[in-house]
Amino acid sequence: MLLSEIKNAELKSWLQSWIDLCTPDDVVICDGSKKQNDELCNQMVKSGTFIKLNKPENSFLCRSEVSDVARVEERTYICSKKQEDAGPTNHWKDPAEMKAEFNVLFKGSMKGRTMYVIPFSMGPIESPISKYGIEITDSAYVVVNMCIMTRVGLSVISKIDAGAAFVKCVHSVGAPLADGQADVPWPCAPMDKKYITHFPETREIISFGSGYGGNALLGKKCFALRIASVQAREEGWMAEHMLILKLTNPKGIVKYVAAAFPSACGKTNLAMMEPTIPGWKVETIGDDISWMKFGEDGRLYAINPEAGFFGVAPGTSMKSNPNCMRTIAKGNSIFTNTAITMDGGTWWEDHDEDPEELVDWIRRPWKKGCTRKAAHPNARFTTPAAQCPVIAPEWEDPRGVPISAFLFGGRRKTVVPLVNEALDWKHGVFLGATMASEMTAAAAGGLGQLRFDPFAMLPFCGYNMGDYFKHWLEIGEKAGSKAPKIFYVNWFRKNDAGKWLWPGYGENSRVLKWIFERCDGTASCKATAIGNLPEEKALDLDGLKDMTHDDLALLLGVDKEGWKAVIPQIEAHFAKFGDRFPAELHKQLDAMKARLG
Ligand code: OXD
Ligand code: MN
Repeated sequence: MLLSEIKNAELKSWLQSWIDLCTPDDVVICDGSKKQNDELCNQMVKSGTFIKLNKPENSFLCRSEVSDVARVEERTYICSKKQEDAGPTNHWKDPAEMKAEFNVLFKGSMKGRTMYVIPFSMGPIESPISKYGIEITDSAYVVVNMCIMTRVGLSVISKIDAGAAFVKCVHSVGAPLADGQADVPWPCAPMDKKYITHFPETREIISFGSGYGGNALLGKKCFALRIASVQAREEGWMAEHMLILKLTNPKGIVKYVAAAFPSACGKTNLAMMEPTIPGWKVETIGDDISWMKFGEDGRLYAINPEAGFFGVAPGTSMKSNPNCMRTIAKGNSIFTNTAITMDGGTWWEDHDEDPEELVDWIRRPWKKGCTRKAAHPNARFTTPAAQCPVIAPEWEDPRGVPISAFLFGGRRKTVVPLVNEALDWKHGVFLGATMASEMTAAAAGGLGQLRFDPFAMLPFCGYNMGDYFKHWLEIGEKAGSKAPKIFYVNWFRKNDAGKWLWPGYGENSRVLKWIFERCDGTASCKATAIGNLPEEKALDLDGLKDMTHDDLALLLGVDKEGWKAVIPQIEAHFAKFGDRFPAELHKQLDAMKARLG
């Protein structure tokens, strides 16, 4: 397709203004075809950006520049007109000042490069829950990743030509090439020039200087969470950092569950889990993001806006996530910052294979027993969701799937029980707003201090989180008796000797079973000061070895003193939101204090 064939005047003039500013050597409109994708992959193999792997098939390894390896939250900004609309948890810049700075940074930034125009849909193109975007980028790596992670195609341009709204996404690696200058495998700009910016009022994303993951694949965190959370609030729906799974009981009855855990807390593992309890089945709808709208029956229906998995490779194995390993084994994947084996395969820490020798992610020889990590800890695979052996057949249903339960969780070695059902929606919002993980000794703040990550949205909410909590309360009002039940889970509890109390992985199906049966009203619980906990007999522990009575008492008990000790931290966390914070959540905290006595 040629630029001149685009009919939508707004799209045309927006594209032209960026072409004029960035002065690329060439402009290519991406059509999402296999032919174009193969050409780009071959071109990157030739230029040294990609290595074609011998296995899995049709897969490539890419190694980034050593300083460009993760999302950069300290360079991520919400550029709302008013600073208070970004709120205390976001970095803010004035939109006019930011754009003025971009006029300098982007001037000629694509010289010597091709500008790719990627039309993409977040969600199935015909779904009423989906939204469209156009990403401009000068990175072929971004194009081929976007083709896995989103639905790329010219039909999106037809929709926009017919009047559909779109989010404007601009990305440059910020490394123009002078005449005759040779390129490097991973061009990017220095840290102080990197910017990941969001303009919620005008639905724009502008990202400069990084080629990695969420900084550059703008459909994911930037659009599907930061911009979409703003759209969702204005339009009365929800954009959440949640996996979506389908749970089927032995009688064939199905329920859908959406779960919010902070980054790197096992969302992908839970979404693809193999249950250990007989007759139960888990299938995947999504592993990272959920968009939910009210259906005509008043229930919340969810879609996965993405089309692929961009997962953390280290730690992924046949033990932790066999279905993910099987997905990757089908090929058609991109591995970023993993190690390469001597026979042209890929490897990372905890991988099932046990090679003697490798080349690590920074191209150094590596031998078994070497103390250095062979893969970067944030090494990633990008792989098509459709290849997952347990993808639910309805994962692309444009109507979405009706959600019965929300799960929240974090990593808590102490205090927080294995599973806790909220007393009602408002109490559930309190649980979401107080989601936290323990900081490690290495982090500023130190051991025992909590890092609050409300709803796992701390780095992803595109507006003032005080208003976000209010939005959750309003959704509950609207949903009434049709609202999903809310639960808080914690797979990470330890005893005083530092031993994990819960085996995790497929055994988490025992907790999912209790949740399923609570939604049906068939499982029993005990009401406590912190919520409804399973009675020992209500949790299916059949066949679970090594679970002592004492361990179970810790997992399913209320540590009153522990809860009392975290109250000052919750108060300080709530105080950050000032007068934007809903009074209802102060009431919830007071009620919990009173119940704890
Ligand atoms: C992710 C994240 O990459 O949450 O999904 O950081
Ligand atoms: Mn995530």
